[in-house]
Amino acid sequence: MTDCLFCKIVAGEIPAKVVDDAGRTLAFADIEPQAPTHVLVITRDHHPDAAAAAAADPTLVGEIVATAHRVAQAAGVAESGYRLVFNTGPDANQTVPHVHCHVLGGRTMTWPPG
Ligand code: D5M
Repeated sequence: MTDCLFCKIVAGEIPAKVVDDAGRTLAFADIEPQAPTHVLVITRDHHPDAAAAAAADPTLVGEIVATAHRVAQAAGVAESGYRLVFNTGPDANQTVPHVHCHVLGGRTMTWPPG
C-alpha cells in the first residue's frame, strides 16, 4: 500500500532499527518505547489488522507470534516474561492500520492495561 507507514518501512523508504528479518515478517524497534524492550512485529504484506491477516491466511498470525518469541529470546526477556499486544481499531488506540504485534518486556507489566 503506497500510503502506509509500515509498508514504507518494509520497502526501506523510512528507516527503522530492524531486529529480525525472516520470512513473511519484519521486526523493528518501536519509536516510542513503553518498556525496556519494545519491538513491533509486522507482516511484509499489507493487512489492516490482526483479524484481517488471519482471514487472509490463518498461518500468518502464527508466524507473527513465532517471530515475537524469537525477538523476546534475542532481547533476553523470554524467560522472565513478555507481553504481546495487537491493538485493533479505534477503542484500542490502533494508530497504524497495518497489522503489528507489540512485544513488550524488560519490566513487570501491570493489569488491567490502560
Ligand atoms: O502502535 C503503533 C506504534 O507504532 C506506536 O507504538 C508507535 C510506533 N511507530 C510509529 N511510527 C514508527 C516508526 N517510524 N518506527 C517505529 N515505530 C513507529 P498502535 O498499536 O497502532 O497504537
